[in-house]
Amino acid sequence: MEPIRFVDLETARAAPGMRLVVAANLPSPWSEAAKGILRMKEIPFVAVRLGPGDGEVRKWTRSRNAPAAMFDDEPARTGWADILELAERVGTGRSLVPSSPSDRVRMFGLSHEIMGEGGMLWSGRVLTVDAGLTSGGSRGFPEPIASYLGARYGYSKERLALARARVGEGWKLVADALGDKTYFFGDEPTALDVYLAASLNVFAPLPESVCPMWAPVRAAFESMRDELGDLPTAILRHRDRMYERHLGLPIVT
Ligand SMILES: N[C@@H](CCC(=O)N[C@@H](CS)C(=O)NCC(=O)O)C(=O)O
Repeated sequence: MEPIRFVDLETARAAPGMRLVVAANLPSPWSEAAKGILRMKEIPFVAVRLGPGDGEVRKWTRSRNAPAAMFDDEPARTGWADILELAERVGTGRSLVPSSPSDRVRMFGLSHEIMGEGGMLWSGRVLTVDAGLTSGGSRGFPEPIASYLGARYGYSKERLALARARVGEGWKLVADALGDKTYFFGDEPTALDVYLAASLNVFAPLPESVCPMWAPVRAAFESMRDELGDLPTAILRHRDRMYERHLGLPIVT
């Protein structure tokens, strides 16, 4: 698989076509899913890494976070579903959205359970923030990261019970929908397969040898493994299959 070309902001601004801003230093599921979708849709692109202090990149995308897909002079697409629709329109690879209307509705619904605001990843982040703020640093995000993410992504004590329920319900929904199938819908992967594989970067991180990440972030994810998911082996096998066949390894490629 061709490695992604990471460039600086000025090079990206000057480039035509697709440019993707992705999170630096951590295998953010939203950024990794966007990389996978652009690749599977065979869209040539360059990528820019976004760190906490990269104000100029944020001015360009007019977004506070990553990912942001910038196509020609169109407005930035920053939500997972908008990035998918853009990729479907401009890419040449086979469609990542089922053609059957009922499958399509199911795919977007399940994807929202994983990727959407209030979904499994958002809820997992709320719980990982709480663990960091209440455990004196032994679990969850280190306190400064927990405070930063908590303020940005809707942390409050009142949301903990709902967050816990959403993660638990989410695993049941995706495990039932996947069963022991190769992909969720038919013989080829859809965007939902990409989202599930990318979400495991948080819930069950790949080993450091293939997914090197900033140590405090790895420690945070690892410390939450038992609390956030006792993942069926079918889901872990599905992730391995997606990386073997369709996706580049997180962060580096
Ligand atoms: N906008 C995305 C969600 C993106 C998101 O949550 N990004 C986080 C991933 S950790 C991020 O970039 N955080 C770093 C920051 O807020 O500075 C979507 O709805 O698809």
